[in-house]
Amino acid sequence: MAVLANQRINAQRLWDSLGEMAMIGPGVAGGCNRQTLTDADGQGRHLFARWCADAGMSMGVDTMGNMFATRAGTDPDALPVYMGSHLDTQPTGGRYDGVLGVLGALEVVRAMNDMGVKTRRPIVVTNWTNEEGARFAPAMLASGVFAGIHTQDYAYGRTDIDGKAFGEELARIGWLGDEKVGSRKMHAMLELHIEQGPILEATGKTIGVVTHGQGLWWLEITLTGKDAHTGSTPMNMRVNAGLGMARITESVHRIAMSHQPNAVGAVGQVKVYPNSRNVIPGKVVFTVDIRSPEQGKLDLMRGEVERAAHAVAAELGLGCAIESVGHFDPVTFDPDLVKVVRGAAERLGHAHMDIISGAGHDACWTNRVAPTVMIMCPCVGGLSHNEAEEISPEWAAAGTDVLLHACLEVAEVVG
Ligand code: HGY
Ligand code: MN
Ligand code: MN
Repeated sequence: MAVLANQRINAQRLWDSLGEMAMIGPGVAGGCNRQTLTDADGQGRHLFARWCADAGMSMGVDTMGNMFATRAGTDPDALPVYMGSHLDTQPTGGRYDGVLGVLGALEVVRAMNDMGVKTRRPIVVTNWTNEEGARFAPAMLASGVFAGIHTQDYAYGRTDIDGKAFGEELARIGWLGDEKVGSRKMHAMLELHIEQGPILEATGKTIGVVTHGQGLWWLEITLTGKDAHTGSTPMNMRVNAGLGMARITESVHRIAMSHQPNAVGAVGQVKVYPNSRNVIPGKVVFTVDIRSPEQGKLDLMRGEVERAAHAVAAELGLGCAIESVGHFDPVTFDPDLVKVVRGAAERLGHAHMDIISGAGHDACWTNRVAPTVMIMCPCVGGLSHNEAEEISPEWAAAGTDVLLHACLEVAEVVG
């Protein structure tokens, strides 16, 4: 292991791969729009598969489209070490959210090949389908099916804003695999990801050792009022679903602010019907996203949001239906793997700190079925889910070097 201590990944090769992948499903402002199960996602998958083949790995794909590229170990019966994240992006996503975790893991294998390193355990580089949940809610859908959180039937039936179903779209892009989802067993799962928040950059740290992940509720609220003319309908005769949504959105913000310092809340997706300039909305469907690392606070906020929504609806004479379309409790990652990551960061001389993930990740679900940990690198201004998302090549390399050395330790170098 001492000989390997000075080994590093090929930072330029990683950066070039990130740049090449970003060209598939480009956004309009320098980022990416490679939403899950679109043709662009299919193209990105083919590029990733080609790179994995070039690195001598064998590819397996399961019935949720999760991709697993294996680098053989000396002991084929040993449970593998998995590393990965997601290649799908938000509609106005960045180049690095998820992608760094997949291509960083690929770079780790490429570097191991260059070093001629053998490990006892096989190593599997993974691309999880539909981590974002932007097109098909909930987020982390395919890793959730893998971990037994959701049934495959539930996932296949999820529809996008145009009514297209997940299962049909997966088949359409040609990435419906034959492996039974969830049949694979993991020794460990390591996920490298950009922080998507401002803490690491603001404190001058290069590596986040992720000890926990905050929990989340996605509550889809449907308010029903009455379409009417915006000009000729007297104010006291209106049953305005749009007004209800506005008041509930304000309540979500107020509730999150009342639970500071570690609570967040917002409404990000809104569908207004009929969405005509001179028609009072008779129906709105919107999703509330609330999160906290504290279980009690998270559940308290859910209750407060639901009560506030029903109170606003009653006041305005609106129908109100609330459905949970996404949920996971706060996560504690594997303490032994946390120590491995922290030790790798220390040996590599990177300034590091323990951190709680603000965003959800596939690691939150794999943590249910195998020891799991995350590694984070900073992103500029903490900005993500925005085409202007940016990281430095140095940050990308530092995070991937920590992933390399954590993987070498967990996969057990042989000879
Ligand atoms: O929503 C999340 O936290 C993740 O980006 N899917
Ligand atoms: Mn992500
Ligand atoms: Mn994301």
